[in-house]
Amino acid sequence: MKKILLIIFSFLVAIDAYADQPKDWQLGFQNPASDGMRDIVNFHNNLLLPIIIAISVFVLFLMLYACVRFRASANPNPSKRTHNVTVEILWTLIPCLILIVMAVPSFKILYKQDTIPKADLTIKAIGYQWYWGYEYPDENIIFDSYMVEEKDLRSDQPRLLAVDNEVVVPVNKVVKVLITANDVLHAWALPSFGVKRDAVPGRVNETWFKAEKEGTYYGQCSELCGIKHAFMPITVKVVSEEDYQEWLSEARVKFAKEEIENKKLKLASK
Ligand SMILES: [Cu+2]
Repeated sequence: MKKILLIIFSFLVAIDAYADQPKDWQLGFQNPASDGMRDIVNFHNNLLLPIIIAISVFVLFLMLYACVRFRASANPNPSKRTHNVTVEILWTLIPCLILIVMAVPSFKILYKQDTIPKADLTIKAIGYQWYWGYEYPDENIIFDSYMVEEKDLRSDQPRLLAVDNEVVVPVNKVVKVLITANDVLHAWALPSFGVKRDAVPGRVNETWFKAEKEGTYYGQCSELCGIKHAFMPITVKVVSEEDYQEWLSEARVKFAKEEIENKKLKLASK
């Protein structure tokens, strides 16, 4: 028994550590890993869902009641009434009030997401047909990020979501993301961080997130961009500050931007 419990427990812990990616038979959102996503999930679960369920139940009740109460056998002489001012005012006002009740917290969340706090680091995501390119402008790092083909997947990599070069960011730091595209519209989306922004050629959009848990997070291009739209996933690895510094020192060499520019300069001067 203990063993079974242990297996179940370790399974649950493992899932938690792998936060986050879509799961089979999943209902609802992925686990939030940022304040912004927690707001969205709370708004949806604690306000929108109860209102939606209450409306559905109420309408269903009205329909059943009308079917039974006013059926032909029980109500042989139907009323000829066509207007009822009180009812008409009520069924206009109540939906308005419901919309206002939903709009206020909704706008609060939108504005909170819109104001970018002072960023600890900035990354730039560039959408290409069909992969993502990334830059760390302050570190002179540039690299491309391609999906790992199914035949090359490691056992810990999810199909259609894992990439060869992940974006690495430190935990509990404000990450500003500049988003643009090189050819057509794409969208950079990471459900666990509550982040989704269009990548538009010739224009830079920005967003931000602050990841609260270490782990690997998966997202996908969310703007229909062509034949391989489904095959340009986004992987962000959230690591401790030390691990991030270590990755940076390797990446500065491996993905150095200046090298490329220098080569070009040399070619140009020849
Ligand atoms: Cu795309």
